[in-house]
Amino acid sequence: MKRLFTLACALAFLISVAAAAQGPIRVLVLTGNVTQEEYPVLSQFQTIGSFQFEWAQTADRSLPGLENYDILWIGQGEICENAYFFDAATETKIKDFVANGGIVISIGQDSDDGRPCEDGWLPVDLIGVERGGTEVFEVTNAPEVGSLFEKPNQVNTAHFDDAWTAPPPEIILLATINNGQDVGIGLLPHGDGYYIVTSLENESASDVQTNQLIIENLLLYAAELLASASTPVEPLGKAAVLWGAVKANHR
Ligand SMILES: [Ca+2]
Ligand SMILES: [Ca+2]
Ligand SMILES: [Ca+2]
Repeated sequence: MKRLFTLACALAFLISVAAAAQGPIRVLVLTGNVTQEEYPVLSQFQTIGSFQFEWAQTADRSLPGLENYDILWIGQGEICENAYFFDAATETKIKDFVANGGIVISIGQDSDDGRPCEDGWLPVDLIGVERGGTEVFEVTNAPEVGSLFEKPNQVNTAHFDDAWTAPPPEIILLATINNGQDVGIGLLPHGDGYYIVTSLENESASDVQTNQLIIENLLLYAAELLASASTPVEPLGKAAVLWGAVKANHR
């Protein structure tokens, strides 16, 4: 146990060194078409743990310059709000961004009865579904959960609404909602990067306020994924499991 702790500390140190060496994590936020509430809160997070964040926003769904960023945050309703907004070029651009090592974090998208939000921006099938709001979620036992709900904040509640459902096995469920029916937060490895698909709703200022803790945790989680991807874990042997599990198991 003590040895494992030492190894974990060494690994955490390596990750922080990697973080410092990499410079700030550049995040592009696709927002502004449906709600104006997310960016002011997101862009306040300049430092989380040992990571610095550099923020930019666009309302242009063709995502100009996406390749210059580490994380793409797809804001509330930017994929679907009474309609589907991505064209084939944007879909390809997003999939390529992740395959090349980027991380996409998607916030809630509108589905309605008879009009599920579409999934062409993902490399797998996923179904959007109309749901009512809920603040209750259940954390799964997947090792990839890591400290997502504990670091830097203990997160016991978050606001979800329209959801993603019927996830394929490629999506690692980190939290479920609606009695296990739907994806609360899921992790999808793709190429060298990851999608973090959520059913969180950030429509109103009070939604974003409610979700502020999980938003900060998602950013730290994504930063650690980026850092672990660029940290050599082999010399640490079994400790690699702590942060390398996702990579090792899902290549
Ligand atoms: Ca609608
Ligand atoms: Ca809806
Ligand atoms: Ca709804």
